[in-house]
Amino acid sequence: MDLDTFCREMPKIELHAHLNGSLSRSTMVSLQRYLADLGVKDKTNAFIEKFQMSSGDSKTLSDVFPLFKIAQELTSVPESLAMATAMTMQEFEEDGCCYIELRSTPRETSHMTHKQYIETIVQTMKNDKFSIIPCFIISINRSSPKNEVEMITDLAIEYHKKYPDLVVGIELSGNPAVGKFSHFLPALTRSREAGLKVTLHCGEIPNPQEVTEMLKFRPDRIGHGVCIHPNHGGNEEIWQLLCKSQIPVEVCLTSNVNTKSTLSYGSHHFKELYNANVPIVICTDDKGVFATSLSQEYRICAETIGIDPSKLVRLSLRACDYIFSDDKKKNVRDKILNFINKNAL
Ligand code: 6MZ
Repeated sequence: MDLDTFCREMPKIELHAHLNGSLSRSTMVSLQRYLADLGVKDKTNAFIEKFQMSSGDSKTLSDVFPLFKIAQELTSVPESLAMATAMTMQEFEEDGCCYIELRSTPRETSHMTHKQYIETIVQTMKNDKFSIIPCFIISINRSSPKNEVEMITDLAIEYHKKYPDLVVGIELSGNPAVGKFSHFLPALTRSREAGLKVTLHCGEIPNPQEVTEMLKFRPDRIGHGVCIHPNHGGNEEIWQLLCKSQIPVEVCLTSNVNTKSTLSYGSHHFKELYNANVPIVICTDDKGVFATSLSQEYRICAETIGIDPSKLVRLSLRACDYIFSDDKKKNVRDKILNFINKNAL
């Protein structure tokens, strides 16, 4: 089996994918047509071309945040949000992903409330036409005002109580140059006490003080962790804190390269994490914006970092330990073990 086929056929787990950053071009075009038929005006027509961000352009991390508004405009009515969720899950399924924790930030639009936003995603995920197992992580944006953060937290807790196996976590994301982690501590603490798992975008830009506060909070996972190792804008103290904590890191190779948070795949902090035995999960982040897929991220890991197929599949297997839904772990692990046995890996 060639590497491409191997990476596609290997059962994989996606733990860090933002819905509106994951929309493929074909999904965006379908949504646009759907909205046009509904008679909903959207201004994205001229902008879909600008949705992607590659390593070869001059854009950096701060340029990515305005791009999400293009996709968000297309998911501003419940029907198109449901379509976007279903089409994105379908694309992950076709790429060999057997379990996904899709995340999204509830928004109020002129067509729906925050609650309807959550309800729409939940009802779409409950539809059993998928073989991929979906879970939902509710996102909080670092730019949101306190009252919105508290309201989204209340909804996350309410929906976790109602659908404990589906609404499994809460996360903090958005432009890391905006807002302070300490402002979100009460909401995140409340969520954790109510049984939600917590993951935080951590160290996407150099900020050792915030990384320290985040790691001391002991989230269940962190996203990115770019600027923690001393070679990547962190320092020995926070690096040791991460190593000792054994908090799993959701690694997003192409996202970090395309936003220029990392110079190249070869110099990505994956190597330091892997060599220090810090738990790692390979993820896509925003497969639409960065024109990638989960199988492509595994292939890149093999080709540029030198992880061979038998180690790649063990990375996927190990990721089972870090999923937020306890009850789905066994099912997902069995799928990966079957693949290992079938291919004598
Ligand atoms: C931080 C990011 C992100 O929630 O509307 N998001 N936050 N760092 C990143 N690295 C590139 N990529 C995406 O999806 C889009 C939202 O996800 C967060 C941002 O808050 C963005 O607005 P949803 O589905």
